[in-house]
Amino acid sequence: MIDLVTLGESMALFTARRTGLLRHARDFGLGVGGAESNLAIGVSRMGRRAAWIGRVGADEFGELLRSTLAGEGVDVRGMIVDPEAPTGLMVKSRRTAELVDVRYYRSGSAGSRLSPDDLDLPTLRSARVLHVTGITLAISASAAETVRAAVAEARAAGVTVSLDVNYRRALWSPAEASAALRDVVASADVLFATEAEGRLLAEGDDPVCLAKSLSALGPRHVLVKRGPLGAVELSDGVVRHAEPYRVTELDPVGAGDAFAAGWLAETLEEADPERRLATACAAGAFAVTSEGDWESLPRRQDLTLLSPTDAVSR
Ligand code: KDG
Repeated sequence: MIDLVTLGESMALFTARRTGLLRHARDFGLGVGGAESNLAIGVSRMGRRAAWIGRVGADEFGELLRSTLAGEGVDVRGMIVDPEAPTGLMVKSRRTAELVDVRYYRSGSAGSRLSPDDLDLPTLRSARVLHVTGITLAISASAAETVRAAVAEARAAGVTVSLDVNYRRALWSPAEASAALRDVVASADVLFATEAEGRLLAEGDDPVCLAKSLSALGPRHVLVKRGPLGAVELSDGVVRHAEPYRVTELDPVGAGDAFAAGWLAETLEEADPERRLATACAAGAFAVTSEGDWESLPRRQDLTLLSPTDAVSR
């Protein structure tokens, strides 16, 4: 029985081993990345069954994706091998120790050819949560159509719909994102957004006002992620503030996916709202403490390694 279904594009990821301009990098690590597959890994590590639907090319990178996700316990029966297009690529480097740069080589990729026929409807209808992101809305018209079809199916079947805005500047403009996201937000039960992402959709000078304006668009649960300042949740009219964690950040990529995975895994466990939010924050904090888009996502026992600080008082 699958608890959570997600869909999107995952890519092979080359990470420069040396800080500085890419032209001087010389050595790269090879791995994979993709917001939705990162989330599926996070949910799986937290003890729940997650399935990922997406297309990969008939190439070694596609095989790398399959073995990585399967190795993390993610259900990949919905992975489609597309003989007509290659697996997309990402290149990650550091311009300085603090500045991470991600380049995409994904237009025309297998992942962007995702189409509504690729959806495994019986699995989707029997899951408890469908998780989608703005990235899939941005990569192609057919991928966007797939997100909309999945959301409509999930709603009709009473499956909770979760949406992470995940705005990626390299893929579209704020105006395009805001127009495309609006109706999906209206159909979502859960919305994850950073403050900047939230402001693509609604107004609000502070995180609580922003969460209220976002909630007025439809979602019952709104999570405003604030990085090192913690997070604000508005659920059923109740505002909650999450304790931040003081950690040393080695790689910020994947923190949002970890946060959403923590929150959704606790929802699947029917944890109380305080615990749900605390776990999300701890998972997001833990994810930045080592390198990799998904490698650093925590298992439950990892969360005991962190302790909340009172560095920020409220
Ligand atoms: O959230 C992390 C993802 O952004 C990363 O793993 C790759 O999906 C990705 C993207 O499009 O940026």
